Amino acid sequence: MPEVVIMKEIRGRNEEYADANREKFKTDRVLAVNIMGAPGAGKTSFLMALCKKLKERGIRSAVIEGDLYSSIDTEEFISEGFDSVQINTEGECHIDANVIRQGYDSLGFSGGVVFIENVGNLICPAEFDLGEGLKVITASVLEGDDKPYKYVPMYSYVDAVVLTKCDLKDAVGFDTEYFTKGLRALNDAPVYETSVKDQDRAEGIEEVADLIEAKYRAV
Ligand SMILES: Nc1nc2c(ncn2[C@@H]2O[C@H](COP(=O)(O)OP(=O)(O)OP(=O)(O)O)[C@@H](O)[C@H]2O)c(=O)[nH]1
Ligand SMILES: [Mg+2]
Repeated sequence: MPEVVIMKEIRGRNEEYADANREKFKTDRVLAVNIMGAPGAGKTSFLMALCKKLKERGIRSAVIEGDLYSSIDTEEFISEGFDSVQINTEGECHIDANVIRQGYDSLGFSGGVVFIENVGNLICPAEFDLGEGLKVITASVLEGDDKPYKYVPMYSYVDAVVLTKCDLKDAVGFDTEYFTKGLRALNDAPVYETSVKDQDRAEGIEEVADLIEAKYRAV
């Protein structure tokens, strides 16, 4: 069984904890990347492909998994040889900076990229600074092209947008232009189109890896 940290103290002092995390990540030469998105958006599948790509480039990664109760995603990363720790929020809809620190310390990691798979939710995670260096939303084309118009705080908050399940774009009539127009009203974050239907032939991951590598080298 993977290590599981239960989130208890969630209110107050989040900013203090986030600032302390930022300092710690800097000292450890770690780029922390907060991956947010709706339930089932494809966060884990995308992250797996990205971690494998970074490994090919000689960059180490580890994953802090946030979930309400289960440790399914953590077990998947561990089975693929990546360090991973589970945070169970016990029903809470986001992760906070304090519990990220507990999870991070238990990894014993330095010199690489730590991904945080946030709880599947398009609202609450945008209210909690974790001390991360990069905020990413995975937006599945199945959710519809109008989401930046509706989930304004989240789409304003992120540094990069990863469109997932693009192999299903035509099937669901996803209009990229309309989506991007909504996003541009809020944010100039780059948009990456990806598909990891076949993990061995993942599409669009190279470009995201370029972004992560550049950010990591600058830490
Ligand atoms: N067609 C297609 N299916 C995908 C793709 N990426 C993920 N999926 C499928 O979408 C479902 C959800 O994927 P996950 O990676 O578990 O999504 P998640 O956001 O991590 O889900 P939670 O952690 O439960 O919120 C799974 O059945 C995946 O196989 C993709 O690029 N194309
Ligand atoms: Mg997942």
